[in-house]
Amino acid sequence: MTLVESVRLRQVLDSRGNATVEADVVTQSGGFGRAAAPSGASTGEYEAIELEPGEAIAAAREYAVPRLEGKVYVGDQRDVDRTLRAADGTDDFSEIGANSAVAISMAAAKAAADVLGAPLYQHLGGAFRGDDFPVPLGNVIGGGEHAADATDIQEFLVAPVGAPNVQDAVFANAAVHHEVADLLDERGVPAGKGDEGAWAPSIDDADAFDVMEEAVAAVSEEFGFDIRFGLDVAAAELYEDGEYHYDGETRTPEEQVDYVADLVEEYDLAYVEDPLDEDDYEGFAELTERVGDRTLICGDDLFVTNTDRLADGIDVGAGNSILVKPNQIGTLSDAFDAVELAVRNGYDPVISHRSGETEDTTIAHLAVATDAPFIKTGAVGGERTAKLNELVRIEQNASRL
Ligand code: 2PG
Ligand code: MG
Repeated sequence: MTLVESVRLRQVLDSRGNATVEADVVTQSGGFGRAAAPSGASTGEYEAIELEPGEAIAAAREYAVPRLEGKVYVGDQRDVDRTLRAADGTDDFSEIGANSAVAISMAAAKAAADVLGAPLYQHLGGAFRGDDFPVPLGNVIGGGEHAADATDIQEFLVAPVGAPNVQDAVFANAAVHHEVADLLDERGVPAGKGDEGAWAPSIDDADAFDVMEEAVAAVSEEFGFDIRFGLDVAAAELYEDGEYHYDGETRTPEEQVDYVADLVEEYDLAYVEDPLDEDDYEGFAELTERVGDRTLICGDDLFVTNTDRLADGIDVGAGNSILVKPNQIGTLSDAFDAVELAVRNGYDPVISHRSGETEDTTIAHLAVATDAPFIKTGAVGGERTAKLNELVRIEQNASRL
């Protein structure tokens, strides 16, 4: 495997029209990899630090690039990522920015795959992957921090759990997205789209549950397999002064646990992300105790792809699933460590996009390489379909269809 020859960094647009960091890594043998950092809107308090892109690039050029060029083998991803950490010197990448770090980390992995002439998922671990492909969770109705004047719950997600393959699952999610539009139209509700392409109607959460139930049932019937749905409550965004603030009502932490447990029962939810505040390990544990046998209770802002926070959660039984976002922690190696710790402890990893995205498809490969049971990457919109279509291609490539 060859040494890093050069690392180039630039600002490109993300899906919200904001600047983000893109990295090109070229190896001495001519291998090439390019990757861009995504960006969150409902970011967890404990995430690695995203710097203003210009600052992140300047700092990475000064501290990280000289340690990589001509010195590190691209095939040794751990060494690439250790070098990024050493160059930064903090726990949260506040010196070079998690946006620079993750772009370089992912670009290096792609350069290494290019040198090998292998698809990224194979380089990252595909040789030992199982037969199952990740089920895509598709955001079709949303509000919270992703759209103004829409639902309190941030994301209503289609979960096509019975789909026989990725391609059918991806098309089923898009069909539910269409069906939701029709149902809103029938109700005379106009709807634009939020940051992830989900419909962002000005309806309350109860109406959104009705629409989801109906849309999922119709598409399940049409496609002939089981489709359920789930939520990203993003509850940290609703939590203030000890209570959860919904449009027109508040819930205490105990009431929030009851509320979510009831929703799981009533709608047979397949997945619930961040049902409680990002510091409420006990609330997560109680909810998991109550409904964790029939649904995934996933920690996003709770765990922030951080093995220390996940270990704390495992100790008390908080959740049974972790959302994995490489930019929350800063490198691919750290993201892999989170997946490994999760799987060893019976937690399902869900590989995830951010609300601000680019055409980058790394997470599709990461989900396949780690054998993750789920990937959350939207349902429609170019930056979302980039990942979904890549999954379809990987499935065909890996299955020789
Ligand atoms: C989330 C994500 C992605 P953001 O909360 O899970 O859907 O949103 O990137 O804004 O944190
Ligand atoms: Mg979330």
